[in-house]
Amino acid sequence: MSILTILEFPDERLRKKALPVKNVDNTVSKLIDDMFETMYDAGGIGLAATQVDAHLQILVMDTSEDKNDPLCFINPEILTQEGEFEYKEGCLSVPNFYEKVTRPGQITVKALNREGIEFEMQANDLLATCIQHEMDHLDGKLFIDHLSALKRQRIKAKLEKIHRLEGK
Ligand code: QAP
Ligand code: CO
Repeated sequence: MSILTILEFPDERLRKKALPVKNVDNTVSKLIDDMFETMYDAGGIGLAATQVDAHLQILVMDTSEDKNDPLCFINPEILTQEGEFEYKEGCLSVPNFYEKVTRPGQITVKALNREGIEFEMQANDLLATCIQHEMDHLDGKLFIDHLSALKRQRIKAKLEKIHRLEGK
């Protein structure tokens, strides 16, 4: 397995739209393993393939306390959404910035698992937020797109300065 490089805002590659996975083959399986390793190594609870510059509809996440409940969603679709949940979100692609975002609080989602078998699940609160945050990545969207243009611009300027200082 390998740890992959996580793209950081304002990298334009985070704006690409991911394509559906046609076959859950060995290449996809290897990418999923590497995404889990990359997410756990970075201390994240969710990661979309877009963030590691792989533009396929794949998400990995683990919102459990003990980091022992890995979930993988391939070609995810939201079937129903209800209610509201507010959470101070962060993102491995927007390091060290956290802002409140309100999203639907109960969803049902359909996807393929890593064996390529279709499943449906209901999710609430943090898990529902994580699925929606990660699905936004597959559409080229970031949680900061839910904020005001002024807040987003401030975050962009700060991250650009950090990238300059780090020579990125
Ligand atoms: C997305 O976010 C998410 O800035 C996953 O220094 C966030 O894993 C879904 C992270 C909130 C639902 C609720 C961010 C780690 C991790 C950082 C993450 C950082 C270290 C973010
Ligand atoms: Co994110």
